[in-house]
Amino acid sequence: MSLPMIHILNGPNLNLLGRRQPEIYGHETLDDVGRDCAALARELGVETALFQSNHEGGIVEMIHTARDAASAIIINPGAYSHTSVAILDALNTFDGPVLEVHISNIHKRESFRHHSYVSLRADGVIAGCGTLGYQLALRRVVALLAT
Ligand code: DHK
Repeated sequence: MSLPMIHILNGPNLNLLGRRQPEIYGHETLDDVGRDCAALARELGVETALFQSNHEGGIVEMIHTARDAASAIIINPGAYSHTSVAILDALNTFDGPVLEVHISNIHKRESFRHHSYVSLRADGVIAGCGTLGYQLALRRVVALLAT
């Protein structure tokens, strides 16, 4: 029997994780995040696949793919969190759990980062826990899938 698949979607500039403003986003790369989540997924009895796009439409299409391919979504939409009704609309077409992750504490930063459209759909939001936030989100979606 195949294991539940969880897609971890990442928005603009997160391809530069580890090299981009490390004082805010830390030193781990997106590959490190993918590896850490895959290792935790094995322990939890699920599978993960990690994707990244610098384009709003690319993220919308990743969500459309997840509709058929994933049981849950973990998403860090980057700056599109604060602007994108299109990403919110796409997430509203997805039936499973959605966890929103921000590496930094967006509420401690500029006021334009305080609002997230994605939070209107997210079943949970993790902010300010660094890249560990992806693993916390993974534990939460696995718990939600079990209920
Ligand atoms: C990542 C970004 O790229 C920013 O645009 C968001 C988010 C915050 C993060 O903390 O992971 O404002």
